[in-house]
Amino acid sequence: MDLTPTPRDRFAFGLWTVGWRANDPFGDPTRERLDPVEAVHGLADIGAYGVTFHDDDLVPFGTPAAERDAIVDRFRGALDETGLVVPTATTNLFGHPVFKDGALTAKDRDVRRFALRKAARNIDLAAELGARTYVFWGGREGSEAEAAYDPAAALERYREGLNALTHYVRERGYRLRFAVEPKPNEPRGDILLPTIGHALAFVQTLDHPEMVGVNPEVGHEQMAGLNAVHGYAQALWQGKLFHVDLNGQHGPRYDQDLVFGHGDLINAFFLVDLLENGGYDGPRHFDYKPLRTESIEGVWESARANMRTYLMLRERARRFRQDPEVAEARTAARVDRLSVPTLDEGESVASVLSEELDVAEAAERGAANARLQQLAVEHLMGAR
Ligand SMILES: [Mn+2]
Repeated sequence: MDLTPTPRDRFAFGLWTVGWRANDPFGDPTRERLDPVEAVHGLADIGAYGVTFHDDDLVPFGTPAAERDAIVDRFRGALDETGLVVPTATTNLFGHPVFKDGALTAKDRDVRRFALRKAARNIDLAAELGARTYVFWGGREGSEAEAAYDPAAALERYREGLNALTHYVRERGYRLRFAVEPKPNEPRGDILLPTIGHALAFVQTLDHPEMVGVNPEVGHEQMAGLNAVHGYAQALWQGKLFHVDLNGQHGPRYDQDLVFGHGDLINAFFLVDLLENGGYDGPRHFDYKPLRTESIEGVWESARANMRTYLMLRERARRFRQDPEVAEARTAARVDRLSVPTLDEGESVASVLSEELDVAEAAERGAANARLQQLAVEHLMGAR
């Protein structure tokens, strides 16, 4: 099995992934700052095709304008040299203490206006660099204190903020779509739009819902105890899977941001199968954190691990689908029968009123799901 990633695989990483200095709530950074230019070269060397960033990953918060231009020019130079693209960008609306009680949903109107300005400026840069997707993760849009929080008002302000920014993109003529990233908690005790489902429902309330989809993260759904594959599948079904964040997580606990597949491997297998065969055509974007224990060698080792694991799962999924025994088991499990509409053309509920079902017979039928699931596990483990 060839596990060498190429740009055709469209693997992308955030600057904040390999560049994470590994500070956590209990400990100081264990690694030095990684120069974004060095990160671009490193990512190109290991076979990635894209790099993504929050504004502050590239240009530290508060950098004077002249210095900013020099940083952006250097970064652009590295992109030109390596051929790496910027498919996606996003705004850091959570790191600076000014956003401690929200950004687009802060109670203070001047903070909200500052957040809009910060987002708009980086949208300009994203468009300039050719990005097609702009992500909104509202890490601080939430609360710990019910008494001091009005979720409906916060949603209204979130809606106002995203509407204003979609108008901005249209006025400027940028070819950008937005993707809202759900997360249940962390850093806030509770975050607005905690799951894919919440985000999908919210998107429908916007002025330009066609411009806004979701950017689900595997670990975030699993933090909420949910099946990530089902959530991604619903987003795809609704035409809203604009972007994906891939990583690993062990169930409901703090956000682990493990290497893709280093959490729930079976779920990762089915997620790759869904992305490869379900019509997703965006980048395979990894949002993970190299373990705090690692030196820079371990950082690059883990970056490679994300891609190797994806490629292995892609190959396993391909073999799973090609296995004649699997085809037979799928027939036995009547998987495709669910694609047959319940009513024929022109039929209504009236059409079934006079029908009869042998309930005892139907209740006795086995679903034959167990064998098919085990065949998947055997393919996943390389036993077939
Ligand atoms: Mn995460």
